[in-house]
Amino acid sequence: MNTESIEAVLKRFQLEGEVSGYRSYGSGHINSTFLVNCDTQNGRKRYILQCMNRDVFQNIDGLMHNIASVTEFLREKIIGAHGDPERETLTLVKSVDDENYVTDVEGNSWRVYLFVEDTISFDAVEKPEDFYQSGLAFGHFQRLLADYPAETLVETIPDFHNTPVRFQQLEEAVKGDKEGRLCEVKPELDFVMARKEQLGVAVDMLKAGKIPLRVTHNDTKLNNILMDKDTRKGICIIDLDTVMPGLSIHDFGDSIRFGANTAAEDEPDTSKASLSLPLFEAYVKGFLSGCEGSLTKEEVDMLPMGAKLMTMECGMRFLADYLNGDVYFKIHRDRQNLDRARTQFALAADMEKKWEQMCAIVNRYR
Ligand code: ADP
Ligand code: GN1
Ligand code: MG
Repeated sequence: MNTESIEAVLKRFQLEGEVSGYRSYGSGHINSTFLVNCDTQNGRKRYILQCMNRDVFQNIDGLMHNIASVTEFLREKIIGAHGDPERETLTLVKSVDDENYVTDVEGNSWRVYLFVEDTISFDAVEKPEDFYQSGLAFGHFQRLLADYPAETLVETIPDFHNTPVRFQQLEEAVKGDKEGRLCEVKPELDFVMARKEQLGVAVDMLKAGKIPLRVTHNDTKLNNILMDKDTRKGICIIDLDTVMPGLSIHDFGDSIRFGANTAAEDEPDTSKASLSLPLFEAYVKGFLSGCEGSLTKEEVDMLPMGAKLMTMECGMRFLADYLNGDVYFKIHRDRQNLDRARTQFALAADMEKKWEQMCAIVNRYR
């Protein structure tokens, strides 16, 4: 992606005013994100430009169809509730050909969103209240999409949260050992193998009709929510690439594995990784309140397991990517994916120690 190609791409969108600059933005692991500044007659206007990762997303047209329809659906609901749709959901900016995205000469696909002003997104929780607000917003997001026609959504990444399939993908990475890194990861593989039987519990419950399939976000990391910079309330849920039919406990769990870990996701010193029970509690309280009683008894029972499964699954994905040569998640240094995998397994181990307390917290807020 050179300067010339980015500038050529920007010319293909219906932006207000003249582009005065742009820079790389955010800390996502998948897409390439840029903040774009425009000078207009009324002052400054900002946009988010994203190059979608075409290795990760094989069906960009389907993906953009999902985002356009989900944001339109949310927009109507927000207007109905007298909210501000340009602040409370993402707004796609059309191309000059009136399309939702453009493809450049190299085959990369790009989209533009309005930049949601006066918000912040966190890579780590600063205060339990912020995490409570994030749980509230993700629970509310799920509520808003409860009557979205799930059958119209394209499965952007098949088996995204099918944990046993993620285990198989790890096994394939082990067999392939493309970079000769297998010798470094024995303790991590032993950890996974010892828990192999548990990995299918949520998908088995779904198959048996014991928990429902819902429209879920599937990537509920703390930095996928924009909070108001003054009130610090959750304003806008972003990163909608993986909104698909899924499990509520996975949305819950993914937030916990990222936000309630006492260490950063890629912390090299795994002794720093553990589950913060106060943060777990703050999120449980927020999420259950945002869901407004819509979760079934079985789903609530399974929240701690959702947290553990998402932590194990993400650890397996990071580990498989390390063995495959870091081809999926962006890395900024050597062994970053291995460190990410290790923090996940350290966190899962700590959850096992705190299991009864996790269950007691969930019972307190159900
Ligand atoms: P990725 O899939 O790579 O994680 P995201 O869609 O999450 O990409 O975007 C990366 C970061 O860019 C987010 O964490 C957020 O900080 C910022 N961002 C994305 N969209 C917007 C927006 N519309 N307004 C303001 N900030 C945004
Ligand atoms: C990716 O896009 P981002 O950075 O919000 C990944 C998630 C992982 C997460 C781990 C489409 O999320 O599934 O949980 O990294 N997204 C995709 O940090 O694979
Ligand atoms: Mg993101």
